[in-house]
Amino acid sequence: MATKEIYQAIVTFNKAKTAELVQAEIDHGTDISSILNEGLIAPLDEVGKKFSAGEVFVPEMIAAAYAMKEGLKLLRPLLAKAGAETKGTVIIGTVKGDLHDIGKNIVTMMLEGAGFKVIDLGVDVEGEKFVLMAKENNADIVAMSALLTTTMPAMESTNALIKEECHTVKTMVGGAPITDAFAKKIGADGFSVDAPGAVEIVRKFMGQ
Ligand code: B1M
Repeated sequence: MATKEIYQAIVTFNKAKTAELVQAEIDHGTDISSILNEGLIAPLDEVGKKFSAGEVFVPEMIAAAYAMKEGLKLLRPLLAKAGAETKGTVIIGTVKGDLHDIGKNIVTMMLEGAGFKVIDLGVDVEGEKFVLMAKENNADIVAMSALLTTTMPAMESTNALIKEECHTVKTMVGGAPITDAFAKKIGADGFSVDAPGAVEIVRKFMGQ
């Protein structure tokens, strides 16, 4: 019920209210994944649909994302609290040309929460940077996110570069326009539609 109020706070771009309501739900003991999925992720889907329909514009998308991030900040320590033991190293980033980072940040938090060491390269990441960081950190997995259909080719070329340069590294991909068929087509080792699925794939890659 109260996650609906968080939803409302985000679609009305109210950062302070979002933080207040998320904290109240945490204090109340509400399941963290309900707060995340129903309270924080669902409203951004609505804003995205309105953007597609020409009912809202980029400033509104930014304002909704900022409100959502206020809530996410409060959930971060709870999602990451189990992360003391390192079970493998993951390099993660949003591919070249793409500035969307909210989904990638959730994947990062959940992987950290599952005990993996995660090195987050941020957004608009060149293929060469993924390769360099994977080599420098002796990474087990490189995880790439893309939210734009126009940046899917960058994901494909980055995956090819990693496969060429880092023979033992597994790759995985995700983000709204990415499908299992696309992942297979570009030769990525794994794909997930969401953050919990990404954790399952990383666990599988690490034999856990
Ligand atoms: Co952008 N944007 N945006 N945007 N934006 C979308 C993606 C869009 C679908 C909106 C729409 O038209 N309906 C559309 C893309 C259309 C397309 O490509 N076909 C779009 C567009 C067009 C644009 C611009 C081009 C707009 C413009 O300037 N004209 C521009 C591009 C900028 C750029 O990147 N170069 C742009 C800009 C922005 C903002 C900066 C305003 C802002 C981003 C803020 C930020 O990220 N810091 C923004 C936002 C907020 C959105 C929407 C509304 C929300 C995205 C989001 O954060 N969703 C989005 C519409 C939508 O998706 N509903 C839209 C919530 C997030 C939790 O979900 O990222 O999908 P998501 O992550 C999920 C899964 O996908 C998965 O797990 C996550 C959680 O479960 N996942 C992975 C993600 N990465 C993964 C990696 C994995 C595994 C799973 O393994 C490695």
